[in-house]
Amino acid sequence: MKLNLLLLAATLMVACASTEEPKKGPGENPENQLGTLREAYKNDFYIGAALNSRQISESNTEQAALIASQFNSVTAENVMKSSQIHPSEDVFNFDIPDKLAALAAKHDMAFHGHTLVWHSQLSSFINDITDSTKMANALKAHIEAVAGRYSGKVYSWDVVNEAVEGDGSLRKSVFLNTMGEDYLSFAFKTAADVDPNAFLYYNDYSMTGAQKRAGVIKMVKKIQASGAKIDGIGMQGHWGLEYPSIQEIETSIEQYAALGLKVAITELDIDVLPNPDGVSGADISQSAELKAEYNPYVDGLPDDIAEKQAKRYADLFALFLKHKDKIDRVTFWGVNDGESWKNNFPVNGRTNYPLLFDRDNKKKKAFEAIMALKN
Ligand code: 9MR
Repeated sequence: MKLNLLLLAATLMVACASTEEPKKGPGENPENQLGTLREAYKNDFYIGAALNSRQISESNTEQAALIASQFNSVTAENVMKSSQIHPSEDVFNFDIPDKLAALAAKHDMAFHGHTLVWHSQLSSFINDITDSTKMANALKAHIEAVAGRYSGKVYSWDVVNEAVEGDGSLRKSVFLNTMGEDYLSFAFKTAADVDPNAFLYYNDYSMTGAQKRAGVIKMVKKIQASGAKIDGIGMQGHWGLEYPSIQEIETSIEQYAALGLKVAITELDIDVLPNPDGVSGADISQSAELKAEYNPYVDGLPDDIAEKQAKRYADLFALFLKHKDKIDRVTFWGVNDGESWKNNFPVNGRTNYPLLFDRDNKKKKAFEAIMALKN
């Protein structure tokens, strides 16, 4: 009897709830009155975000709902880097990456893998290799294990990350030092063998500088000439309010696309803080001392700077839309300002505001400006 009453009460509650609150599509939810990025840009390019471990675990339900509604591509900010996913020869940490694969599938998102071959955050057992054959075997084993596990789940991979210096020369990484430049085509060929359907990217920062661009183009042509499959160029967008110019970005998109490749704007964030000693890009070996003059907005982002940032984002997205035939994906390097790596680079412990959502996950003027381009 008691049970019947409980069931009746439960049924009535569900019925009331459903009459009071008709099912809403994402666009009708008051929280989404402006619409969502993934919906607004669905015919243009993927809109992605890099997620940290907490976000991958969906522990903050409100933020998890925001991520699911706004983005249709995800990247692991850190957990798929060599030193984290494969810290020693026989040890793999697949738990959180597996969760990300499941999250991407659940929310119908393109899962982008970051990254297979990178000199930084590299496991020490690979970093210590001094012999060419051993390095080739280690790279092959790593790519087979990691790309193999996510084959069919990953949409695209950053196969090689940050292999070119600002002057266009190849970075003297442990890979170059052991295998010579063949390591590049070897990595792409191995990735294509392991996951023939994945879209394969070269990804780097400061990709708009003329010398670096020329070096990247030369390197890609050699990879192509070797017969290896390379599908795209990722231009990390660790940019500022004033740099690089729209013209430099446009020329770069055009020149990379002229290689017959798609372009992705990866790792997008717009730094609003003063730039110590002209640091740009994302070379994490650079750092500067924390001084008050470098950290002017500890109490909040002033309106005029928020507007400047919104205009900058609007200018960038207008350019991306102009070149949408060449652009596959635009990925933000994080979700909200509070969790961005830019609070600690190139100066540790600052209060930066580089993304579209504030420290409470609320939409900023920059979000509105990007959405306004589609309304
Ligand atoms: O955002 C990432 C930060 O949390 C890490 O501490 C750092 C070192 O692994 O890497 C950051 O992400 C980098 C990305 O993987 C490659 N391009 C530059 C990014 C910013 O440093």
